[in-house]
Amino acid sequence: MQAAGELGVEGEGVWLALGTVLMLLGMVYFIAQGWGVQDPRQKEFYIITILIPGIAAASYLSMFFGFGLTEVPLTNGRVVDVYWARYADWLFTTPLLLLDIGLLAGASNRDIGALVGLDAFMIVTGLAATLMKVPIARYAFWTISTIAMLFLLYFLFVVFSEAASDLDEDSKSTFNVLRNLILVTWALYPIVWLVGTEGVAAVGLFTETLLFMVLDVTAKVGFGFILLRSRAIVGEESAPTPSSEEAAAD
Ligand code: RET
Repeated sequence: MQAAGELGVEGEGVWLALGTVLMLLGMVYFIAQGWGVQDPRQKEFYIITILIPGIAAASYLSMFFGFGLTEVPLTNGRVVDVYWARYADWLFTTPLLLLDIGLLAGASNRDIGALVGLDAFMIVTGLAATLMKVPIARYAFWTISTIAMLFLLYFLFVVFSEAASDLDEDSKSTFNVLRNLILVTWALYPIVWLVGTEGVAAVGLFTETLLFMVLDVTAKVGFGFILLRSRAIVGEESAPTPSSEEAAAD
């Protein structure tokens, strides 16, 4: 992918097709699971969690068809093939993921808003890093974006965990699993960017597309699967479990 060839999806198309199918399957599974749910709080989780792979499926399909692919000619002569459609996907889906986990934790609107703002900043500066022509500017924006991510993950770990400490045992354990899933998967994105074609190009577009696809499917479908199957969501309408002292108060 070093040379400025004709602009088109090549071998990596297989991962974009697989990504589209997995996101669609995730979305259909979540819709089937949420069919007929009446409880307004449960409905809210289902709607958010269905939207996440839905948006991603649209983004993956557009990338598969070569829409959202552009070439960035760098000042050092290298031409980088960039799938900018991912950033459009992430700009909408990462706040929705934070909203999901924020609502589960019972975090305040102010705290959720702060995290979403930081998240949007991270994605937009990441897009800037991706589109810059001067290599040093690319790494400068990558650093800014990564610092924003570290603040975001720290805030999630401290503030949301604090809010979640008041929850019942089921919700608390689901929160912990999802929080750890976010910590691990999200932290890998800047690394994939750096080793991939946008960064030092240690791996080609084929491998990079595979890695982002695996991360996206895990962070979206894996996340939704754990959230919507948990007793924290499913169990709450049926018998309130007297598993914690607070539950006895109901
Ligand atoms: C970029 C590049 C610049 C540095 C950083 C990045 C972080 C991206 C992240 C994306 C998360 C996406 C998810 C998608 C869907 O589930 C933009 C790659 C820090 C954290 C979770």
